[in-house]
Amino acid sequence: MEVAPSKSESISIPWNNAWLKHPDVMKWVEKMVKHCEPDMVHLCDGSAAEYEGLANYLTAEGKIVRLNPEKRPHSFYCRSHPDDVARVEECTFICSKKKEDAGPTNNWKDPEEMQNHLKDLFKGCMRGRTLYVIPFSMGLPVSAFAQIGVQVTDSPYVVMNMRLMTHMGSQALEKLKPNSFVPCLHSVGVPLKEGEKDKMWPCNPEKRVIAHFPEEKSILSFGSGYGGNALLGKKCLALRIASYLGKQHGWLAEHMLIMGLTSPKGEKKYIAAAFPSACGKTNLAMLTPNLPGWKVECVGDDIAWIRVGKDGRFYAMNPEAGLFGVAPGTSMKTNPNAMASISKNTIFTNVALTQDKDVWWEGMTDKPPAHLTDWLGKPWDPTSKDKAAHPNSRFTASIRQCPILDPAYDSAEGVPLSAIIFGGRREHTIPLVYQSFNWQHGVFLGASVSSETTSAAKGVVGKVRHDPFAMLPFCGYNMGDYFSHWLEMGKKTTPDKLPKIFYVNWFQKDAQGKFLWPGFGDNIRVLEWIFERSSDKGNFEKTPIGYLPKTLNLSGLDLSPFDMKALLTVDPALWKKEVEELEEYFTLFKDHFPKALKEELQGLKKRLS
Ligand code: SAT
Ligand code: MN
Repeated sequence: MEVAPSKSESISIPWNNAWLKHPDVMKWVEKMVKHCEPDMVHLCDGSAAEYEGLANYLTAEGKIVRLNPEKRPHSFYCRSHPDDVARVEECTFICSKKKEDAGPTNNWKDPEEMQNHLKDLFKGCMRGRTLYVIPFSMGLPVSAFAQIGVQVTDSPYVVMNMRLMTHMGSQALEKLKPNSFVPCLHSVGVPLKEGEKDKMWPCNPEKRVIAHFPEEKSILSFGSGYGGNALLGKKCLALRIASYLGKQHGWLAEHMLIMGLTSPKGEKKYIAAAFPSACGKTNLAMLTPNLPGWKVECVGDDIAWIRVGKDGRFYAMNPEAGLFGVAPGTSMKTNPNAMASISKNTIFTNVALTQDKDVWWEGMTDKPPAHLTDWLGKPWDPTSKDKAAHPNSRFTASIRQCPILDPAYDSAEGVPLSAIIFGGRREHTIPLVYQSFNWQHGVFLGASVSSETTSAAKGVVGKVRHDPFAMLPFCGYNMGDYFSHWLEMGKKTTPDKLPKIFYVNWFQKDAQGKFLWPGFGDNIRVLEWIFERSSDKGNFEKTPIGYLPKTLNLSGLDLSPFDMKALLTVDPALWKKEVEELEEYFTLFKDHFPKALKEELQGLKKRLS
């Protein structure tokens, strides 16, 4: 392709005092500038003025739309390329020196080979564009546990999103210690010819690569501008790289929400919960309880970093600063707190646009407003089968806008966990809720998570797949070793201090395909049982798979006893199949599969027979 002549030799990077303190970062950025050959370099400070400037630039280019300030103050609307709408797992790689260290669930490439491949791809890839340098912190910059990254990108849309999703700008740079930043290089992969007009959403789907180098703590992403592919602080740093760091240094990086739960008696506990993408983490994290007296507060909706505190308890912190939530299904009925969180200062991507420049998506209201423009930019026909909003359309907003943000979000150490929940989307077999017998059995529950696939990743939707700990796409090393690491974490303290482990399934269906459990605000009934059980109180019965509730608090809920029974049933025939299936799956991990979990599997088999 004929591209603009390189200007990078003559580019002077406008270094200022904040950057001059970091010669290691400067050296790396200079190298990236030379290699990617942008027309200009912008060093981000994370200020409101900078955000405004980028918004104005993208609006003038027609790449984003400023929404009606009376309906959605200071908010923007963006449509991606139809081939760049979700994470691309088949293009995501863990480039450890040894293949075995990436394990059987990750795509692996030799680091040198990948570096060479990417070197060619990135050569001159930013011609005709501006290269932005984003210093950001995952975790409050004041926290000793924060990880500071520097993302270089040629997407101003990414810069805007990073400002909402991370602690971005001068605050991160100030805390950066020598030789400790995580270099994150990102390009949409579309260099421009001299004078060539840019596409609305430049991307390069054929050449997409999201590569992680855990041993050298670096990330390279090419060809996509969407979500976790491009906002490199999120899945790439805070999960894939961080999980590897956690394994090395004795902590955990998890795909978990964190919530505070206060009982009618005023007792407060914190709970973390892992579910695969687009299975309702944001809704659970901000739940509006349907039982009087209960209060939920949100610490995080997607990622938790967990460490053992000085008192021996497990402490979880949310490394993110924002919400990148699935729009469809979010409404005043299902999640009023999320609706409030995105009432202003929000970026919407791939939802539908109303005539008066506001946003809409399936499930927001019972009746769609007239004259919508769909996520592809076409007038939407409400009688057609096509969705107005893409199923993986998203909102990006600062978590500070969540009306029930827990005050401990600002705690540098995080919050002490009383319970950890695993869950998936399963039509049958898995009951509404059950508790593990102990930590080791709880780790087995985490390892056995499986869930129907969703549109958060490219590929078939609705197919049951194993997704251990909801970390299948996000574990930066061998998943078998990750299981062992969880077992080891349980030995770091005394059993009484460990969070209790539970498994939930909100998604069971009846024979007609209707959901048995109402979910959303009624999930508090399950949380109440978990709250009690985490102090060894509450009713329970022992079953082959774990402790199940005998009853839940169903006051005010119209649910047939027949459906309730179905929700809390352990069907031995279905479970035998489940165990067979699991046994087969676990062989994948060969000798990396921990003996303790083999014992758990055998124990379960025996209890079921
Ligand atoms: O990875 S994304 O951040 O795009 C969304 C998700 O899968 O959780
Ligand atoms: Mn997620």
